[in-house]
Amino acid sequence: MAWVPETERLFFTLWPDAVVRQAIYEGTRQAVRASGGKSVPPENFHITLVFLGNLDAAAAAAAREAAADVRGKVFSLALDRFGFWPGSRLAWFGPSEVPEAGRMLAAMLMTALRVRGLTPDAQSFFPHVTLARKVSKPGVFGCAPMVPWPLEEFVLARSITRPSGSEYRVLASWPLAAGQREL
Ligand code: 2AM
Repeated sequence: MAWVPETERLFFTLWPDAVVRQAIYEGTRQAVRASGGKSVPPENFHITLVFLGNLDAAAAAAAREAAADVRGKVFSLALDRFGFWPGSRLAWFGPSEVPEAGRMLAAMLMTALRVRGLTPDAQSFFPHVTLARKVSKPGVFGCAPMVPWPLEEFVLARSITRPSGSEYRVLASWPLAAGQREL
C-alpha cells in the first residue's frame, strides 16, 4: 500500500476569550433555539481568517512561518447582526462593519501563505461566528445583540472530527501589534 502522509485539518482564526465567548452565547442562545438548528457549542465559537485544509507536517510548518511574518494591528469587532446561508442552512452572528485592520490581517496572511507555496481556500474573508447548522426556521432570529470583541492576537487551530461533532484545538498564537485600536 502507498505511504500516505499524516495530515491535520488546520485553519487560522480569531479565538474569543472567555468573556467574549460567554457574551456571544448569552446574546444568541434564544435565536439559536428559535432557529430549529443544531447549535454549535460555545467552546467552538470562532471567526475563521483563512481555512487551510489538510496539511502534512512540512506544510503546517510553512503555515506557521507565514503567520510569524504577518504584522497585523490590533482592532475591534462589533458583532451585531444575524445571518443565514440557505445553501448550507447555517446561522451565523457577525459584524456589520469590518475594520480595515481586520481585512488587512486576512489578506496579509493569505499572501504570506502563498509566498510559501501554500494554496489555502481562496474564499474572501467574511467574518462570522457559526451558531447553528441544519437550520429549519431562519426567519425568527429576532433582534441581534451587540458584542464588542477586542482582538490582540490570531491563532492557528486544528479541527478534529469526532462522532459527536467537531472539536477545535488552538495550536499557536501570534500577537497583533499594539497601537491605536481601529474600530
Ligand atoms: P463555517 O463555520 O462557516 O463552516 C473550521 O472548519 C472552520 O473553517 C469553520 O469556521 C469553517 O467555516 C471554516 N471553513 C472555511 N472554509 C472551509 C472549507 N472549505 N471547509 C471546511 N471549513 C471551512
